[in-house]
Amino acid sequence: MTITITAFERSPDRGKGLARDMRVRWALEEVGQPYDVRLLSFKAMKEPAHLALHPFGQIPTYEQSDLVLFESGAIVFHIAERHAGLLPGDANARARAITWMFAALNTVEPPIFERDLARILERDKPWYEQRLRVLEDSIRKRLGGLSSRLGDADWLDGAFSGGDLLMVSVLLRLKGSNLLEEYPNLSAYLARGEGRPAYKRAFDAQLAVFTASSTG
Ligand code: GTB
Repeated sequence: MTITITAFERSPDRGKGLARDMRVRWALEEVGQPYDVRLLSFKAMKEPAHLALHPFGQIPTYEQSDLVLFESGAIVFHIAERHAGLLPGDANARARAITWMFAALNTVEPPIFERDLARILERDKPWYEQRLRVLEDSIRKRLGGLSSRLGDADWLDGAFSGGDLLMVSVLLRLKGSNLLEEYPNLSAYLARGEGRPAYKRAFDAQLAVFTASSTG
């Protein structure tokens, strides 16, 4: 049964891997599942056909047969449950990997995302510098905890898992920032994630959308 996901027709990041279809593409590549992509304009994302799939009119979505999913975390979790490669077989190790998936999305991603949003939307506001400091302090707290736990291990809990896939996806937004460079083991962790062949295939596929739309 063909898997179809949705993605931006023109990603504002020009295919740098930040739009959230990237984590879904990466998960599908890790487990070796082929997929189709339906590209959407910002207008089409808010039209009834897409709103029937995604209540908030966003990407990514996932369709396979009569199953429709939205929320990148839920989609990655679904892929990890249905196919070998992203969750360990041992029940406790599996529960810990799932815990890292939630930690990435619920604890680490929010301040990182808020900082990006503030940098785009609040730069000219009188409170901007103060808000940025608050957000960066809260990111540092999260990175500090993550860095201590990772130590000199390759991955968060034994073998690479869906927890690492989502954590690396979240850290990508800090790539090249001073914040991440304060934690050399996290910079190396990010590079390790980006170095995975499945990541590269997903990244190239997402970038190809931008390259094709900017030359066509
Ligand atoms: N919680 C949802 C999930 O994880 O699936 C959030 C989905 C979401 O935010 N989707 C964004 C979207 O559809 C795209 S990924 N936005 C359009 C809208 O809401 O109308 C967020 C994103 C967008 C752009 C960049 N970028 O260009 O750098 C990075 C990330």
